[in-house]
Amino acid sequence: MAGAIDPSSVDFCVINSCPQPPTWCGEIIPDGLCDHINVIMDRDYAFEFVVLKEISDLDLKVDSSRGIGIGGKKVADSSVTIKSLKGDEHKAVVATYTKKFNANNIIFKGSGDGIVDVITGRFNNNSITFKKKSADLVVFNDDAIINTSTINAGGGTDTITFMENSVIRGINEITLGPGKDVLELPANKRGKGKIIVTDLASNDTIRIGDQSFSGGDILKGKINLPKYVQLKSKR
Ligand SMILES: [Ca+2]
Repeated sequence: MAGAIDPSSVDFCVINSCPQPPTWCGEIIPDGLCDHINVIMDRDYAFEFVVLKEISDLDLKVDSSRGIGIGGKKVADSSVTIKSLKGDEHKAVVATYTKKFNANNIIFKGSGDGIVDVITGRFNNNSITFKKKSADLVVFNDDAIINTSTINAGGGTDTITFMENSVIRGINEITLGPGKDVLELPANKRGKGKIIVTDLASNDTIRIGDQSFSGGDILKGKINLPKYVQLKSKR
C-alpha cells in the first residue's frame, strides 16, 4: 500500500505558496486514506502530515534525513520509519502534535542521528527505536502526556528529556543502551506514571530538575531518586 517517499519524485511546494496541498495519493498515502491526510512540504524540505480524520494502519517510510511532522487528529496502530544517513544535509526528525498518538512505532534506520519531538497531545503505548551508534534525542514537551511507552535509544550518546511540565502516566520503559546517555526528568512530576530505566550504566547521567546525578553514584546507592524512577538492571 504505502511506499517509501523518494524526495526526487515529489513536487516541491512551499507552504503558503501551494495552489493546493499535494497529497501523493496512492504513493505515500494509501488510496483509502487519501481524504484523511494532507501532505505539505515546507521550505526546509520537511514533510508535514496534517491528519484531517482519524487514521490507523498507516505505514510511512522516508528514505532520507528530513523532518516529519504529524499533526491533527488521532493516529493509531501505525508506523513511521525514517532512514537517516550520516552527512545528510537535514536531520531526521519525527515531531508529533496529534490529539492522540496511540500504539504506533517510530523507527530510525541508517547511521545518522535521530530526533523525536513530542510537541503536544497524548502519546500512548508507542515505541521509539533508534539505531546503534547514533546520538539521538527525544523530547517530551510541556503539556505532552506520555503514557506507557517504550524507548530504545541504542548505542551512542543519547539524550531523553521529559520537560518539567510534561505529564507521565503508566509504566514507561527506557533502555539507554551503550554510550554516555543523559535522562532528564521532572523534579515535580505531573501524572501518576513511572519511569523504568532498564540498563543504567555508571557513565550515564540522570537529571532530576536542575540536579544532576551520575549513573555510578546512583548504582552505588548514594542517590535517592524520586520514587517514580525505578531501575531494572539487567546485570
Ligand atoms: Ca545510548
